[in-house]
Amino acid sequence: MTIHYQHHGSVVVVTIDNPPVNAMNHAVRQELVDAAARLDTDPSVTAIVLAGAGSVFVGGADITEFDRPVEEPSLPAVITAIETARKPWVAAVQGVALGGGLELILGCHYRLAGPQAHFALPEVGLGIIPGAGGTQRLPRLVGIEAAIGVVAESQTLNAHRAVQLGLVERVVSSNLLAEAIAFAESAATKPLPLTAANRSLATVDSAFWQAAETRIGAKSKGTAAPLLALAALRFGAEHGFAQGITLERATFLRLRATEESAALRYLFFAERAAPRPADLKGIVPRPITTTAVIGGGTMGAGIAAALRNAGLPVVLVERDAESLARGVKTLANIFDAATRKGNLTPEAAAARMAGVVPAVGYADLAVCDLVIEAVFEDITTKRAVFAELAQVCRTDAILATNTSYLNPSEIAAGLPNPARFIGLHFFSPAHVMKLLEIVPIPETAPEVLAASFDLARRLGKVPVRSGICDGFIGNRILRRYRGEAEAMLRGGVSFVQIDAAMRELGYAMGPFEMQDLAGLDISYMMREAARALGENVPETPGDILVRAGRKGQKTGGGWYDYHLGDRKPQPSAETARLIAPLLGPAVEMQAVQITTRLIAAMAVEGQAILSEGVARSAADIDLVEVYGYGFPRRLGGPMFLHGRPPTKKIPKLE
Ligand code: 3H9
Repeated sequence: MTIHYQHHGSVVVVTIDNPPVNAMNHAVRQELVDAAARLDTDPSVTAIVLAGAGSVFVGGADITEFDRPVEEPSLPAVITAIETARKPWVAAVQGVALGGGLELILGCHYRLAGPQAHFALPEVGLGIIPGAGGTQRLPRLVGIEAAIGVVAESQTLNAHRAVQLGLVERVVSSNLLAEAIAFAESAATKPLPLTAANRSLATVDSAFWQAAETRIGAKSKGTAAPLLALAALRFGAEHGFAQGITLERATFLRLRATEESAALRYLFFAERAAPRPADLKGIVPRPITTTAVIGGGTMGAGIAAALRNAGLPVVLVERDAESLARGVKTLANIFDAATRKGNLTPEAAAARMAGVVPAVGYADLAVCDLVIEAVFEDITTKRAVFAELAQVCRTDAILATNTSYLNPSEIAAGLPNPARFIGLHFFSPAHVMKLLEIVPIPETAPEVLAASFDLARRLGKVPVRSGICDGFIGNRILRRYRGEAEAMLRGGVSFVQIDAAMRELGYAMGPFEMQDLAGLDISYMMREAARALGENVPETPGDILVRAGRKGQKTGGGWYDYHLGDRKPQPSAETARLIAPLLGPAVEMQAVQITTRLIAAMAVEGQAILSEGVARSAADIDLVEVYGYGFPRRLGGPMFLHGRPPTKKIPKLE
């Protein structure tokens, strides 16, 4: 049974009890429809209280059912059964009411909320729009403007805001259920109120809709759902509830069947699985309450900011006073920027800085539970750091390297207690980017690995475990991606066209623009180092550009030219002339051919990574691409896309 009944005199409390989040699956819907019919005709019952068991009221429709056809009774049928009941239904919302959970209470006659209650319609994040009246009933309760924020812009309402807007009758600070029962008893003595469906809606002019469309269109990153959610709202406002709800349902069902929604649902479950690897179940993470970062460069300061944002005290270590002052300034700049953007109050920014202990040398590290090394990417330098850390840190302190290419096992070689050693690969800027690659060495203790996953959760990062290989998961795929782009370029496809195709797909920039941003010189130096060791590394167009002084944006030119103070890439006649000798005759390629080929290359590398056991799952690889490398969310990831039937691989924007 997913529904419980409790009789309190003539009031029945109907509790949805479907752990973990009371999702409205088929069984819940069936039992609620039956309950609505039965309670309506039961003469001993005068009113109903609808509650959710546990800390979540209802987390929405059961998303796992979305891969199958809708099974009746549908959620709209449940809500209609409640809304048209002859006895009052009072929702008692103690926790979050999301998606179908919010739509369910919009069908009730009254709503009370506990102080922890929150209300949202996260459907557009799943590539769909609300499908059970959210776009039609909500505006009739809270007004069009507030409804647009919730329906199309993913805004959440807390309990007090919900009262202000008229969604909820009142907030009950203690004993919600008892209050709701008393409320229901009293409601039973009065005529039923006008239901949300029957309320009128103040009209707004077309300029208002136009402005909302422009704002939401600009934010929707090529996904179809936000604008379609707005369109459903508008249609219902202009044509009335009955027509509005028909359009809403049709749009919901259409979107539910799209590849875009399948991709976003896939990521939803991948994101939830990532922080909880099955092999760490039951392992108690080694506690982390004090931390240190070695190196105050861009990466070290970013990591320190991420730790401070999570409330962890940080010792920031540099080798001399001058470098330390620079590191502290970089860190302060991060919090200043957050303050300027309004994301942090000046007091909070000061408190973040107050939790930083700047230090020259390692004397202050004896107290730390976790030390993260973020120094220059050079094995000798890193090994020297860890040799010193091994002298001063506690034997149970976790020692982590933020290397992106070096082998963590080689960095840790010869260290005492290698069980406490691990790779934690942050992405720059580390206080912003959500990906954290966690790279254990064979000796890493399970509780150190568990502590790293726990740290990721506290930092609000998406953790992905990677085995050891050149570049780990992300940079290894990046190399393959760039290699394929370069192969196309050599084959005669214009790099400007390649960049444009990837941007059109949803990347913020194409592979050549990305190199200009990051600088062409680092990979040039790596190729030169390999050549110096006698490896056969053929000359690349990038080598020619670097030798000509074109290292990217920082030198005013790389693949593209850049005007002073402007990051907009401009076509470069000089680049064309320089690289011409390495290119084949010009070839025209359609954007879809370019993107298909590049994504296929990533997926082939991903498959190799998977079969070598470097990644635990295809979904982990996709999380790396989406959270670390800007792969468009709406496409799920290269592994997701590559596994789809050919006709479905690159969905068109609607
Ligand atoms: C919708 O409602 C459409 C409507 O318009 C109806 C149209 C007809 N379904 O996040 P957690 C699982 S669309 C199935 O770690 P928390 C989740 O996978 C829906 N499963 O917990 C995980 O499973 P596992 C709109 C779900 O406490 C477990 O529950 N609703 C669903 O950190 C715990 O999840 C949403 O988009 C679901 N709806 O956070 C809300 N939700 O243990 C999505 C969760 O096997 N949910 N699971 O890994 C959330 O935002 C969070 O889960 C919530 C709890 C805040 C509820």
